[in-house]
Amino acid sequence: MINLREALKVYFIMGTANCRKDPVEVLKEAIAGGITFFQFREKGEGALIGEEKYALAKKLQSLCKEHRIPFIVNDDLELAIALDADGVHIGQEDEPAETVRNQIGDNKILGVSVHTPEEAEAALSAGADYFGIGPVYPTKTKADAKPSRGTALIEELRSQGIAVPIVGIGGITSENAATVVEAGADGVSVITAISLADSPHLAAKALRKSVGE
Ligand code: 3NM
Repeated sequence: MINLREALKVYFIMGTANCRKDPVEVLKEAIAGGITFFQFREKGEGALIGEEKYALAKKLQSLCKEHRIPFIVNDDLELAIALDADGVHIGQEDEPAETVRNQIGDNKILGVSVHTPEEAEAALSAGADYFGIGPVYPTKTKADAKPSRGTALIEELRSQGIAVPIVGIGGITSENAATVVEAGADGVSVITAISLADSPHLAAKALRKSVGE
């Protein structure tokens, strides 16, 4: 079993809609730069569906496997099971965490996006392995993102003694990543800071450095 806390340091999330070039190329570069975790999130305008979605997921998964990077699927439980992915990430609007946990079993990673202490508590009892907390900073990447709240919830959960691995999300770059970790997160998850960077390789490397690697 992997050390989740360590693995979550630089968590790259991406799908076709987040890339200007071939997502396979973007992931290759991000891996070369040192990402530690990956989530396939095929959402938004022009998102692939059906066989095309499956084929891209398979390619990205095999890249991750080659480099021993956990491969997580956003929301799509069926796809995660078909691919035997390392885990699933869900938001509050998706299937309930308990249902997902029951379907993927205890050996897979379950990540849940939480925005309040109540959601955090519910996710924990449903068997979440880690939380995504955001948006820490304003983001344009998720159309229905809530207002940004900085690191307040991360600090609150830590002050309550909640030790579950946490990643911050939303508007995070190599310039502000250290603040998120200092607030108590184990790592940062980013989309555009890597996917739209001129060099995803250098962007990943800078993030890795800023979270203390
Ligand atoms: N979830 P970027 S914010 C996918 O607050 C996602 O739960 C969020 O993209 C949340 O790194 C977000 O480009 C978008 O800001 C993150």
